[in-house]
Amino acid sequence: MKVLIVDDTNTDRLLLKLHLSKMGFSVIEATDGQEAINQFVLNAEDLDLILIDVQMPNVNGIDAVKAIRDIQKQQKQEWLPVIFLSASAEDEAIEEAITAGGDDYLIKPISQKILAAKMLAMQRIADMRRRLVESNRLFEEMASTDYLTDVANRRSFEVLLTHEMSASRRGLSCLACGVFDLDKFKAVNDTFGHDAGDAVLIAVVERIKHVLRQSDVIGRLGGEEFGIILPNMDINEVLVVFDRYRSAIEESPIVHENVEIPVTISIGVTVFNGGNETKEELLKRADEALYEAKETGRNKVVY
Ligand code: GH3
Ligand code: MG
Ligand code: MG
Ligand code: MG
Repeated sequence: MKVLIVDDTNTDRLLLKLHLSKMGFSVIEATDGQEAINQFVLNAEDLDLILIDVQMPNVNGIDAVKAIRDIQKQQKQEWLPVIFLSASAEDEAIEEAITAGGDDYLIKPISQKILAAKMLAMQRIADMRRRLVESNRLFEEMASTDYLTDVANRRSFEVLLTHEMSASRRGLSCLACGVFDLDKFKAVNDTFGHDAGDAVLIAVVERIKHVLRQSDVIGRLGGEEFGIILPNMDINEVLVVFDRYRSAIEESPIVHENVEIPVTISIGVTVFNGGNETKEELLKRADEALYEAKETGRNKVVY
């Protein structure tokens, strides 16, 4: 468990650090409210608990925690437990601290027994929080990834396309988009079986991924149809690049369980016009080019 200790009084902070280190916690420190906010931002990913003094110069503990809660809310982060530390045992002081976003309150001088007990409770919250963060991450990943081929699914492909279109509008760079579809894929399933068909889809994606650049995007639009986004393209290179993908598939058959399966793809390509053009219009144009590629013989790129 990683704990941030915030206290302007050196002896208080060092003593607390000593106790917590002995209990096996990893500790980072801050000496005022502003530093606490900075440390929180830097360590938000793996911080489990904040112990923060109320009375501090400049930004006090109450204001720092209010600011931290605001940041968490804006960034949709999971709740991070906070314990306030103060010499005041007044009802109003405790009420103010909890209202500001504290989960608990320790009165100075801090009893080692109470500290140990509260750390046990905080450990339970930290464990729960980590499980929540992890399952949210898994859920996000599952909701955006195609199960078979492990690339972006249609939903996240469209999100990425929207994002790249905005970037292209701002930077006025050329954005190319291609839609490809396996040729006569029904025959692959019929001849070699559905499992072999699945293996072909996986292998085709692997080959394309191998020739993509870091910033390029591939997504499964459905069935045996995939989309490719190429940001920052040289407009004169578009056809050459997409033809490289086409030929990477044609080049050699896909081998599944020692059986050679010849595969080709047809690609419809278009370039973002900029301005108010929508992603639907862009994809429709690529689809029309793909249709033409199919109509005019397959295993080709149409721009
Ligand atoms: P064309 O060259 O015109 O594209 O012909 P095609 O046979 O590829 O086109 P068609 O749309 O007739 O067939 C697509 C086939 O893709 C039918 C469907 O069973 C198969 N398919 C779609 N998704 C999957 C999948 O996830 N796994 C497997 N094995 N087959 C799939
Ligand atoms: Mg103080
Ligand atoms: Mg097909
Ligand atoms: Mg199809």
